[in-house]
Amino acid sequence: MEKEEYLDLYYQMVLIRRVEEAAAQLYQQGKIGGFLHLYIGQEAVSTGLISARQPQDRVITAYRDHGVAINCGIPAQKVMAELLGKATGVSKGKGGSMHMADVNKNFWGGHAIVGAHLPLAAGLALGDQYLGNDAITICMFGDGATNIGYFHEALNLSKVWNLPVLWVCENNQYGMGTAVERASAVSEIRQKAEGYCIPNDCVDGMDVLKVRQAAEEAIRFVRQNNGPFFLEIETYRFRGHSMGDPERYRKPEEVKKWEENDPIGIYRNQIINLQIASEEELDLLEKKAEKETAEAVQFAENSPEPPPEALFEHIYADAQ
Ligand SMILES: Cc1ncc(C[n+]2csc(CCOP(=O)(O)OP(=O)(O)O)c2C)c(N)n1
Ligand SMILES: [Mg+2]
Repeated sequence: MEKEEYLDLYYQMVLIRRVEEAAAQLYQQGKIGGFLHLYIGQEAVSTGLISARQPQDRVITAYRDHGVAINCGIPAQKVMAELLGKATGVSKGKGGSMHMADVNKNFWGGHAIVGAHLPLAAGLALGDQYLGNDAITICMFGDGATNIGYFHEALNLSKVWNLPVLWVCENNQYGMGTAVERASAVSEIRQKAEGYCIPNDCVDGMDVLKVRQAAEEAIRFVRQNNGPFFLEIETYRFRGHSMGDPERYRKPEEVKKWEENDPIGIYRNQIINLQIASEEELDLLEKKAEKETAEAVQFAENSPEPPPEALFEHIYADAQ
């Protein structure tokens, strides 16, 4: 990787963190309605993963989607405006936190029903296979989603039809307040892929470079018409499941232990130790991310609400 690429990964992770910290404040001020699931702690997962995709590759995820949207190239101001339900938001203010999407960036959402986007991912991959496109679909989901019927249907068909899809399980150790061991008969989630003869790997999700390398290999495998691949990425969410979670299901010491492995801190040390950039250069990037976040908040707050007529627009896709 060139120096610029290393720094871009750092910038994206810091920007996601700052945008979400600002979103948490806006939520507490009552400016964001509905649910708000923060990605704080998991930034290295989507940053490493999506940095390895080609522009033709599709990305689809669940409701913890703000960081994924930013990694897919959606400007922070459009993400923030969507959170505030404004007409300038990436989904025109009608999706909110869980439904960011922009097909021009090959980002297919943002889905609220646990596991329900996995069959959609299989469908996207089937479309590319049918048309002979050189594209793969990257489908991200949580550990909890692997206990849902959709997961098993989608994995099964993806193998039967040899679909170009990369299944990515973000194992953040919990589905809402339920620890993986309490909900899943298989604690090593990648083993579930074995049941469908899908090759798989597991990678440390607090290390963006490891994620990127595993993603590059997995994407190459899928693109070479080898069929689906399954990547389990071990991570942790530092905040509650969504805003207002009293977090009675885990001990503060456990959270603290993971916070000491902050993916941004780890990567900062790597960059300095590898002599890719200096502390000062990284501090400048932090300042830039703070500025971009403040501008995004201002843009969102000053943007108009969608007009009532917008309720009837963008319900069906345009015929092509
Ligand atoms: C079909 C369905 N059942 C239940 C819910 C309620 N629910 C929302 S998030 C969630 C936990 C999912 O956990 P996981 O897949 O691990 O994702 P994470 O929140 O950890 O990112 C549940 C049960 C839902 N949205 N959809
Ligand atoms: Mg989870």
